Amino acid sequence: MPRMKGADLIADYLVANKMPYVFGICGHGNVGMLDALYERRDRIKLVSPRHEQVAAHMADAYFRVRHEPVATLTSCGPGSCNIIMPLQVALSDSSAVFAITANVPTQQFNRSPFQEINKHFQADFPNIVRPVVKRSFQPTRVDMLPLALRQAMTTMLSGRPGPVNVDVPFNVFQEADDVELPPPAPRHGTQRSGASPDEIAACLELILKAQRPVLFIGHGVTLSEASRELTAFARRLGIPVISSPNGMGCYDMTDPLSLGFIGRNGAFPANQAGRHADLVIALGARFDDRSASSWLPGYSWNFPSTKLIHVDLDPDELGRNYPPDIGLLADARTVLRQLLGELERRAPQREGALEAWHAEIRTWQAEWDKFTQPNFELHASPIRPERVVADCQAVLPPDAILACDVGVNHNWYMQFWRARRPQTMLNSWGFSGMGFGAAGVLGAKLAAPDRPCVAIAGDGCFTMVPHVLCTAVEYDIPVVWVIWNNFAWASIRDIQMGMFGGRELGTAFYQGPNNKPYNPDFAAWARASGVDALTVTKSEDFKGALEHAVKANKPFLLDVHVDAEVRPPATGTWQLPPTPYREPAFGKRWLPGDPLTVG
Ligand SMILES: Cc1ncc(C[n+]2csc(CCOP(=O)(O)OP(=O)(O)O)c2C)c(N)n1
Ligand SMILES: [Mg+2]
Repeated sequence: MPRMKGADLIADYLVANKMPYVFGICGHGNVGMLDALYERRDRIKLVSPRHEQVAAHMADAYFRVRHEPVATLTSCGPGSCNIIMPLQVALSDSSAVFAITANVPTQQFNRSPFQEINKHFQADFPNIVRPVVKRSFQPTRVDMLPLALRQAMTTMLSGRPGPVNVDVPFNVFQEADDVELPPPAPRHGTQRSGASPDEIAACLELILKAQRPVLFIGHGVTLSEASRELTAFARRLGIPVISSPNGMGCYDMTDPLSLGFIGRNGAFPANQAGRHADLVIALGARFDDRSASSWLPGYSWNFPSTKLIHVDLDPDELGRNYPPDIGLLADARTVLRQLLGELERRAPQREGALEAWHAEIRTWQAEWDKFTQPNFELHASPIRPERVVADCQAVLPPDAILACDVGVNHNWYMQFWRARRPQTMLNSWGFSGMGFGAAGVLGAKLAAPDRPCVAIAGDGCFTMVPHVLCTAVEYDIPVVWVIWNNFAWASIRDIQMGMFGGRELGTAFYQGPNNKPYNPDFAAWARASGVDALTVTKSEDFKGALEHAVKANKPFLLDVHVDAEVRPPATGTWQLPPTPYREPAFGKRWLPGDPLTVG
């Protein structure tokens, strides 16, 4: 067995698992690891942003684009505490991050050395990180590293992907032992579970009997890379598709069978189809509150009177919110392939089978288009939100990647963006961590260097991580930031407006005694950092500015002034108990037995 330093073993294992990057920030705790990375700098590159939060968002976004993980590296104490939020972002959205954290030397455990977290237990970072990772490992000797590394890598990628932590005391990087490099972990997507033939037959019975079926696709479809099978299945049977945010693009959203997103800020046809459906086939989707109108019947869904087939590989998600009629603990792509195989065998005649359902859906789509489309044509200053979405759609090619941040700007993209390819629309959906888009776009671009990568970030989100500008310049990462500048934490301000009668406090940015709206001059800020930038206040100018920024092929910021007073129309609802929920602005709750309603 070769005698190796712990840090060398870790670095070799990252290389053996084909990780081209480590996103990390130095500290005295991890200098041993940095030295091992120096040794291998021709095979694995350290990218060092200015905040640990950014490092973890970058790794998360990198995985979402490529389905190949990379590592983060942070030091002991505060540096590693800075990655808690982005790790939960990754955990909530099933994204893999291999988070290596440093700790104090084992020789000094419990003596309260510099930066030890030890109020209740020695070197206690694993207790801090525990709720936000699939598993945390703390090998305290070099000979414990091979097992910990292999288990961590395997856990991260097996089943539902998620972040893991390997917490390494300072001396374990530096000390040497006789150790063997463990075998690399199976790559993402190589181990898949399926359903039994009986289960597939039972599903197909339900599906072929249904008069008003819909597919509801989530991140599980993206993660299982099932776009081709999903498209074939939906088209073969003519089943309309509702997309959850992280499922967007698996089914081309410009296709007539695509109904868009569902929930409060969903598209009207999706909510209509969801609440009128007699069968929902949910694939890798989890019916969270925002895509289920807070589970209030009749707004987005009507379970249990609607039948439910629920496919997920995480048993915790099967039936968490709605008990399924058929629950399949299985991989989405495998199940779709099985269903397609069974369909081929049975070759059912489907000509016109769902014609009445399609006709209803077309009416809803027409109503929705009539209501929304005129606003996409309007020019204004500040700019109407619809125009920003429409011009992004017009300028960006189908393979461009959008890294969305959090806020009302995101709601607009949820409602109107039409993703055409899988893994092109990155959202912090489950945890909504501000900074995900502005920072994640850097990781996305490293994952897809030949494709345009654009962050849509609110003024509030961007000011949480403005130092991303430095990282783009330092590492020459040509991304575009579109700052959706409405001079407010507008999504939260809108809640204050709606719930507390306009008593606005702490939700908008002001300066001076007359409460003049305030924000930094984002374009000047960018230029000061070495990033090209433009300020756009008129809608006529946005499209050209975006074209220019994308073509420039260097880091570029567009400060786009958007009207905060135009709000996305609610087509479902969202409730924060005990506050009463609001009726949709467009469309109505519908319960089984109610007469059919339109518009
Ligand atoms: C780290 C973090 N802090 C606070 C919040 C709560 N929050 C959600 S949206 C939002 C405001 C976002 O403001 P901005 O980026 O300007 O987007 P807008 O809603 O104005 O479009 C806040 C504070 C959060 N989700 N994440
Ligand atoms: Mg804002």
